This record gives sequence, C-alpha cells and structure tokens, in this order.
Amino acid sequence: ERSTSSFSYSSYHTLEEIYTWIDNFVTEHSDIVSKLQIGHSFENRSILVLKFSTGGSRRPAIWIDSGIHSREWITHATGIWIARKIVSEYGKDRVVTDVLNAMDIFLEIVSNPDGFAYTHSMNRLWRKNKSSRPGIFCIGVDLNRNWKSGFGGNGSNNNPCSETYHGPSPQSEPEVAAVVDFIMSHGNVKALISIHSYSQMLMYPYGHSLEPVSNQEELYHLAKDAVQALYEVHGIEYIYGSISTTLYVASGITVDWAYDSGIKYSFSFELRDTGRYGFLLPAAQIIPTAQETWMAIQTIMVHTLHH
Ligand code: ING
Ligand code: ZN
Repeated sequence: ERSTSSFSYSSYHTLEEIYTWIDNFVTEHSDIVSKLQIGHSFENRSILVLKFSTGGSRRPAIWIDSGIHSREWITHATGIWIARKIVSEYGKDRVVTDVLNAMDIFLEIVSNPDGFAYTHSMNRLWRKNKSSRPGIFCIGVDLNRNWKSGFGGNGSNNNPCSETYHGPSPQSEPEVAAVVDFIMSHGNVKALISIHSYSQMLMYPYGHSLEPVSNQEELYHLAKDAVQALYEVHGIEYIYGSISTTLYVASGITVDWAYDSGIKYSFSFELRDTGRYGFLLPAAQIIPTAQETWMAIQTIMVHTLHH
C-alpha cells in the first residue's frame, strides 16, 4: 500500500502493515510529522518514533509509548488512531493546536517489535521481548521490569522463565536502552505516558514503592480529571491512583524511571476492558477505546502545557 487512505483504523494490523502505514503517514503529513529511528530490537528490527512538531528546537515534549507488552494489541491500535487524530485536529481544535504550537509530541507505537511480530506468527499472548542469552533456556525479558528505578525489587522476577523476568541488568534490553538514550539526550521531556492493557486504570508512580511521590496530590487530581474526561465519551469507568496502591507493587517500570529522571508528569494507562475479552479485545472496540483515551491524554497534555 502506498497511502494511508486504504488503512483501516478499526482493525488490528501486523508489524509490516504498521511500518508501511508509518511511512505513508509521514510522507502525507511531512509538514508536522517525521519518523525517527531510535535503535534496533534484539532481532534487529527498527525501533521507530513519530515526532509531531510545528517548529522550534528541542521544545518541551510529551512522550507516549504503546505496545511495550506485545500482546496488548489495543494499545498499538490506539497509538495509530491518536497519530491520525493529532494531524487531523492541528489547526482546527484549540487543545491540539495550543499544545503543538508550544510542545513536541513523540509517539512510539510499537515499543516491542520482536514480541509483536511473534504475537502474529506464533503466540498471540506473548508479553516479553525476544532476547536470549547463552546458557539461559527461556526467551524474553519483561520490558516493563528492565528500567533502572527499583530494578530487581518486588514485583519483578529473577527467573528468566517468568513473565516478569527483569533481565540481567537495568536497560540490558535494546528496546529499553533506546528509549532511555533518546529521552536523556533530548533533555526536555515534561510528560511521559506509557500505554498498557487491560484493566481500565490510570496510574502514576511509584510502582516499586508505597511511598508517595513529591507531587502525588497534583497527580491524583490530574488523574481524576483525566478519568472524568474519559468517562464522558462512552461511560467507561477507570480507577486511578499510584501503581503500587492501585494495582500491585512492580519494580523496574517505565514510569518510575521517568519520574526519577525528572519527568514529573508520568502516567501509565491500562486500557479496556476489565477481563471479559482481556488482551483479545474485539476490533469493534478500537475506535471507542481510542476516542476516550485521547480525551484523557489531552487532559494530561494541557495540564503539562500550563505547568
Ligand atoms: N500490567 C502491567 C505490568 O507490567 C503495570 C501493570 C503497568 C505495572 C504500568 C506497572 C506500570 O505488570 C500489564 N497488563 O502489563
Ligand atoms: Zn502491559
């Protein structure tokens, strides 16, 4: 395919289809979107990021990632829908226009490309990446346990065969190291949103500790507002709070690393549903899920813009 006009935003797609869509999308919207290759996966696939920018240099930025767990297909689909929404609303919608006139948005749609390819070819419920090491007979590291903050602590596992295996060392995985290097060298990321599924939750740090973060009251109120905006779209209820008190203790996670690296607006979504379909959310729910998630993300972006 050579244009995005035949792409179905209400279907799930393979890695190849998504990467082709990215190329077409960037070509069609080259005034505000560009494609960055921030690294390579363990199996040497490109790790791609979409950059939305209307100018400036190193503007304050919002980072959004989806698909760090490969089986969470609704998150990639939501990321794709949001990308299109951003370009179609810029210059029309007040919120998007104000945000993009002052800030850049970085969107990593497929944060675990090897795992994602594997969910299409071999095992629909694969969660980890596909790394292997000599003498270790299980495959894959949980990329949401491989970050430096609280690495190896409670809610992560030392056994390579575990679904929450943290890996041999912090950032040992190229998919994590690429993001760390990018965000650190950028140096002006103000908000980070990491999208998972499922459970219908909006959460903030910490995961590795029950200790409240320094701006926890602000994050609590922002999460409450974002969840309310989400609810108003289709009546879907989300719960919110810190990760460790809302879900469970989890160490070495993306948002804890972001927070400890100075990104004070750091959130993680768990999208639809609450378990009826779980990771196998029907494609008919892609667009409503994306629509409501987008309202919550905009709430976070506007707050970040004004602080
Ligand atoms: N659950 C997440 C997990 O990695 C999570 C929960 C999200 C923990 C964000 C910490 C931060 O265990 C899923 N479904 O991936
Ligand atoms: Zn996940």
